Amino acid sequence: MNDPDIALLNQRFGAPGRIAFRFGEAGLPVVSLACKYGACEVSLYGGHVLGYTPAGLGPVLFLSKKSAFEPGKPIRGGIPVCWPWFGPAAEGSGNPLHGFARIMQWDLRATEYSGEATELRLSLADDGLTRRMWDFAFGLTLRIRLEQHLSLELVTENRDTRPLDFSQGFHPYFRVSDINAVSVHGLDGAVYTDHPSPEPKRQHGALTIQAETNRIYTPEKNEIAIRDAKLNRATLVTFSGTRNAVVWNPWAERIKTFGDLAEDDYTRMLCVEPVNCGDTAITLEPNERHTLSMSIQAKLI
Ligand code: TA6
Repeated sequence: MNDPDIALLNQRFGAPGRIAFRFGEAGLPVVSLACKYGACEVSLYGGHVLGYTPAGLGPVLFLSKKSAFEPGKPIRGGIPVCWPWFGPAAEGSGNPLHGFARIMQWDLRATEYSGEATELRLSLADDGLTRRMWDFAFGLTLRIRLEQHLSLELVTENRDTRPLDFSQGFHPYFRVSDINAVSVHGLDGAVYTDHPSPEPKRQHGALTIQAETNRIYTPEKNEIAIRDAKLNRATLVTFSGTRNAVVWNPWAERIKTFGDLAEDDYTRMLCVEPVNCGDTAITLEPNERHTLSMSIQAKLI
C-alpha cells in the first residue's frame, strides 16, 4: 500500500475509540489501537509497534527521540520485525542488516475488536523490490493483538517451489527507568553465546547488565522477565516458535556508533528478542508455514 488514504482507512478499518489511523512522524501512516486494558501504536511502515501502554503501568517500550522516520531506514525502538534474516545480510550483497521487513510498507488486511481485545492484521508478499534482495515467493502475516497483554504473531508461508531458508526475530526495545535497576529473570542455567565469541557459557542466577551485552540464550522455558526495581514493574516476555532469545544493550561506548540513539539511551533501554537464528533458523518446504509468537505483559511488583 503506497501513500495510503487515511480517511479511507478510517472508514474501512477504523472504529471510534478503538482503532484510528493518522499520519505519524514524517507522514508515515500509523494506527492507534485501544482496549480497556491499554493502548498501542503501530506503524504500517515496517509493521512496527511504536509504543505499548498497559492501563496504569506506563509505557513499556522505548522509542528513540533520534529515530529516523524515513523510508529505507529502520525505526529505532519499539518492536522491529527482523525478517527474512536476523543479523547481517549475506556478505557482499549490500542488503540491509536484519532483513527488509522492517523497512517495507505493509498491507492492512483486517482489524477486529471485542469487549476484551483489539486486533490488527498486516501482510507482506514478494514484489520486484523484495525479489532483488531475496529471490523467493513468500507470504508473511503479522497479527498484533492488544488485550490484557500485547501479542505478536508472525507467520511465514513458503509460496515458492524451492525450500525457503530464513532467520528472523522480534527485536523489542523495552523501556527501563535505569539499566542499573534492572534484572533479567528466567535465564538461570541457560546456555548462551556472547557475541562475537562462539564459546558456549552458562548463566548463573539473574542477569544484570553492567557492560555491552549481546548474547544469544537458550532458556529452559520460553519466559523471560525484566524486573525494574525503580518502576516496581516486571515485564514478562513469553514466546513460541523458537528456543532462542537475544539480550542486547550497546552500553556507553558502542552506543556512540548509533546516530539514531542519544549517548545515554543505553541506560533507558534493554532488548530481549525471541529469534530464530543459527541452529534455530528455519527451512520451510513449499506451502509450509512457520509461526513465531511473542507476548508482552507488564505488572506491578
Ligand atoms: O539484536 C542485537 C543486534 O543484532 C546487535 O548486534 C545490534 O547491532 C542491534 O541488533 C541493532 O541492530 P540495528 O540493525 O537495528 O542497528
